[in-house]
Amino acid sequence: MQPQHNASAKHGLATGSYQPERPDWTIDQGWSHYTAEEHAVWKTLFERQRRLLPGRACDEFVRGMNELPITPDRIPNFEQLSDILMKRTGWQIVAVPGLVPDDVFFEHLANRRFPAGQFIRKPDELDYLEEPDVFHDVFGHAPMLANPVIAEFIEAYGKGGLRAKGLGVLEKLARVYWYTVEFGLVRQSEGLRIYGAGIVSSATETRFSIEDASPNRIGFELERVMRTLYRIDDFQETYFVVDKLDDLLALAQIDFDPYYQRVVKADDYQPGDIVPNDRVISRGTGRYHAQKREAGRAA
Ligand code: HBI
Ligand code: FE
Repeated sequence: MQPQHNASAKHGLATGSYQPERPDWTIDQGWSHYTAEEHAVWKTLFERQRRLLPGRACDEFVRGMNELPITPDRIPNFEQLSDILMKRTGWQIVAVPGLVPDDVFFEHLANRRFPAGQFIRKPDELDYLEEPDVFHDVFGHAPMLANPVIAEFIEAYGKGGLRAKGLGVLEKLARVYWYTVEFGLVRQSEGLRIYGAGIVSSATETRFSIEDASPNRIGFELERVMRTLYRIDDFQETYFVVDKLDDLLALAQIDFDPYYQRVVKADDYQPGDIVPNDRVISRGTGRYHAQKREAGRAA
């Protein structure tokens, strides 16, 4: 499972009565206050992913990881990380307590600041958490932020997010982020590879997304994705595949308005649907989610 990114999270700071100290919701990372146990959780997660990612994560992810001060032994220090990222792509990592309100989130992204959860999950919740923590945000997102294409794309998402919210079409845009930045796959010379942070920070979904026969894998198409509901509490039923990361650059530049206009009038697709004109790379058996639904009925 993966951290969900929906501001309606049960413990969502963004929705509760929590009053941020600063208007932009940032906090000090307080790096020296992490305990040995917290660093150990990071190490467990890091090493698990390090074994799984060769042959599954895309080349750009591996390159970003190698270029950044992200190591197994300790939770990264955001200032050190930002110094290097800033030189590569102009991005910084800033600490936040958890999910932040949409407009705060977008304002950071539009200015190339990535808000990262300051906390780390507990040893008994290695595979599931409700809000993005430092492992998801830093291990999952930072390496891709070292890539100029993703750097550009996420900034554009921040700018587009503010606008989409005003137009009342934020959920459509959020699906694009979800199926790319969080759960995207890319075709590379030796096969499908992961670039989505939600996958690359999850041991179980890393395998599921690439190897399992259950999910659909479909060529990315903007309007199709804008219409597609997604799951926040379990593996995806469908992964969308870009032919190359550079394809996202065009997406960062085009005007979404004509798409919004069409999509608001169209029906949504269910997460597992395959629809006419889909470029199907692999048609999933749907077995994983069917079994879950079955178990749900029996219970
Ligand atoms: N806050 N810290 C944090 N991280 C997110 O990924 C995030 C958020 N607030 C809102 C949000 N994501 C999404 O709901 C938007 O992308 C729509
Ligand atoms: Fe994320």
